[in-house]
Amino acid sequence: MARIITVAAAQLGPIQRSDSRASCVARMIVLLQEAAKQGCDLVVFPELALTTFFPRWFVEDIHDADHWYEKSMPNADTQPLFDEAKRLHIGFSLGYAEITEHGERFNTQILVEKDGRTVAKYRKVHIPGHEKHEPDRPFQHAERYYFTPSNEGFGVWKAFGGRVGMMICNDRRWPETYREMGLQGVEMILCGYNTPLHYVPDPSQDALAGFHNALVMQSGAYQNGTFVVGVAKGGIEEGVDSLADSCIIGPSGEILAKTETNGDEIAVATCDLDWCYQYKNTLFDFDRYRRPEVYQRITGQRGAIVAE
Ligand code: CDT
Repeated sequence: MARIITVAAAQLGPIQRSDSRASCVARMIVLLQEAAKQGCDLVVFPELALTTFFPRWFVEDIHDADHWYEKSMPNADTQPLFDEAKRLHIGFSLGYAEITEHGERFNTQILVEKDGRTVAKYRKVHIPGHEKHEPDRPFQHAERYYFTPSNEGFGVWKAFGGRVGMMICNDRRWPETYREMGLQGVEMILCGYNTPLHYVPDPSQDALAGFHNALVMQSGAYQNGTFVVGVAKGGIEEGVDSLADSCIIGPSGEILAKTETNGDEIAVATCDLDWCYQYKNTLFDFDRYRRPEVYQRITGQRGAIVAE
């Protein structure tokens, strides 16, 4: 029997500092309802979808930032999203800042099934940016101050009739991310992102932001025979312009659907998961062609040891 997931990349436009979680949830419910009208099974929201991208500001005392994090999920603010999704019998994936009971801070994404059960949680592995205040920047990207990199790695979960994985924003730039999930037979990877169009350490990359976004996700999809759903929080948020370009990519590496604006919008694609096997069983038949015995550097060292 065909295994079909109709998925929506539910892009959000900017969320300003003063916007309440309730207002973000209300916007997400509108997108959820539109996706339901289009017959979607699954709706994917961006990274940090409940707040503005707060790592763009630095606070001396990290406890002054506690209000950006969720202590539990669902909670009073997000319960309406969970309720409406269950009523519509539609699943979703949501990114948010998490603080645990032990005070650990993670950049987190969850997967909620059509019956309302939270079936998976992923915590961001690759944390970009800087740890300390850099006052000369036009804006901070202090994710490494606000979030602990997760050591839990990349899971793949049986959900929505297939094998689903998650990654968050900067994770999508690293081939290891996809391959870790590819080696667990992933068929659809869900990814939320916030990508400022101005890359402060090297502005020559600014004009390439959209190209690099598509490049990494399309190659990750193709090289692992998987769908990839990339979902932005785009537009000008607190004066910082961010990439939109949310898209759904097939295991061929082709873009199947893409948003057209940098605001709240869904892009929808109907995905036949069995398509993955045209790639997983041929060019990318891992068991037949991979050579892990000569890949030892990949897990044995972090930085390059430059050949002399
Ligand atoms: N949110 C996130 O991970 N953004 C990064 C920006 C890199 S610039 C520090 C990204 O890779 O898109």
